[in-house]
Amino acid sequence: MPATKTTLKPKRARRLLSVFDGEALSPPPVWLMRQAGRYLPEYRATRAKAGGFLDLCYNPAMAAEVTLQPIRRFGFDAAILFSDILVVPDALGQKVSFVEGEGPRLVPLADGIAIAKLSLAGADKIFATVAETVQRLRQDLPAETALIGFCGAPWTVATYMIGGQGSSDQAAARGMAYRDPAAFQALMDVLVAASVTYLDGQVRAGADLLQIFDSWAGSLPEDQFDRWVIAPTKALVAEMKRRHPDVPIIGFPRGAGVHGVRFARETGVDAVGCDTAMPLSQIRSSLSGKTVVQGNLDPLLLVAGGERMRTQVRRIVETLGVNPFIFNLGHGIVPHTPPEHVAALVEMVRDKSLLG
Ligand code: 1CP
Repeated sequence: MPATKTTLKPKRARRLLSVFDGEALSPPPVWLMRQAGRYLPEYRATRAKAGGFLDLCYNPAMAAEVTLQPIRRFGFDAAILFSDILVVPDALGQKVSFVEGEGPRLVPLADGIAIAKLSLAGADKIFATVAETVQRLRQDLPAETALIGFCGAPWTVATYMIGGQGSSDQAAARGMAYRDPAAFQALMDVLVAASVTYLDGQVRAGADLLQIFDSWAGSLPEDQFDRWVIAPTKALVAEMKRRHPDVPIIGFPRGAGVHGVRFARETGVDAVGCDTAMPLSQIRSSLSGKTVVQGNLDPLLLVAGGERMRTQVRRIVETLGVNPFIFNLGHGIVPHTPPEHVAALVEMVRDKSLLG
C-alpha cells in the first residue's frame, strides 16, 4: 500500500482570516485598536509634519506610513487603515476639525432641516483619497498581514454630529432621538448609505475585513438600543454582505453589556469585539462556536505591564482561545502606553508556553 499523505487544508495567505473559517488558532492572531497613534514617537513625528489630524487622514502616503509603523515594530497579524470615523460626516458636508489636545469639533446638527441638507455629493474625493491609502497599504504590507477597513456605527457617528463634540453621556443625540425620532431615523438612513459607500470603496481597494466601531453603544436603554444600534448596524451589514459576501465584519458595541449577545446574534456580524467589562465566559457560552470573539485586555493593564498583565492575558486566552478568537484590547491604546509593553504583550500572546 502506498504511504498515505496527509494533505493539509490550504491555509489562507493571511493567517488572521482563518478564524472566520471557524478555526481556533494557537497562538491566536493579534492586533490592537489604535495601534497607530500618539504612544509611538514615529507617529508623533509624521503627525507633526502633516499639520492637522485630518490632513494626515487625507494624505495617502502619510496615512499609509502611520498604518505601517506598528506593523514594522510589532508584526501584528492585522493592520488597521489609518483614518477616522468622523471622515463620514466630513464627507457628508458637515465640516469636522480637530482641536489640539481637545478632540473633534463639528457644527452640531440642530434639527431635521439640518439633517435633510446632508449630502454625499462632495464625498467622492474624500472617499477616493482613503481608498488610495488602502491601495498603497495592500501593496506595502507583508502578504501575511490582513488589512482592516473600518467605519463608525451610525449611532456613534450621530452622537458626534448632533453633539458637535465628544461627550460622556451622549445627551444631545439621545435627546433628539426622543424628541424627533423621524428626523433621527433619517440621519440613520443617511449614515447607513454613506458608510456602505465608504466601506465598499475600502473593500474594492483591498481591505480584507471590516470593523464597525460603536464606541457609544452603551448609553441607550433596551428599546433605543434595538432601534439605533441593532437596526442600523444590521442594515449596514446586510448591504455589505450583499456586495461582498466573503468579507468578514467585526462589530464592536462598546459598553453594550447584556445586549452584546443579542447584538452579535441579530446584526449579522461575523465577530463581536468585547470591551474590557464584558464577562468572557458569558459571551462565549451564549454564542455559537462559529461566532468569532475579539478582545478584551484592559488598555490600562497594557500601561501597567508585567505580571499583572501576563495573568490577565493568560486568562483571556484560556477562556476564549479554544474557539475562533482574535486577541485585542477592550478599547484603544492610550497615549501614555510604553511601546515596550506592546512588544512584550505580542510576545506573550505568541508564546506557546503561556498556557502551559
Ligand atoms: O492627535 C491625534 O493624533 C489624534 C488622535 C486620533 C487618532 C490616532 C484620533 C482623533 N483618531 C485617530 C485614529 C483612529 N480613530 C483610528 C485609526 C486606526 C487605529 O486604530 O490605529 C481609528 C480606528 C479611529 C476610530 C475612532 N475615532 C473612534 C472609534 C474607536 C474609539 O476609540 O472608541 C472614535 C470614537 C473616534 C473619534 C475620535 N477621533 C479622534 C479622537 C480623539 C476621537 C474621540 C473623541 C472623543 O469622543 O473624545
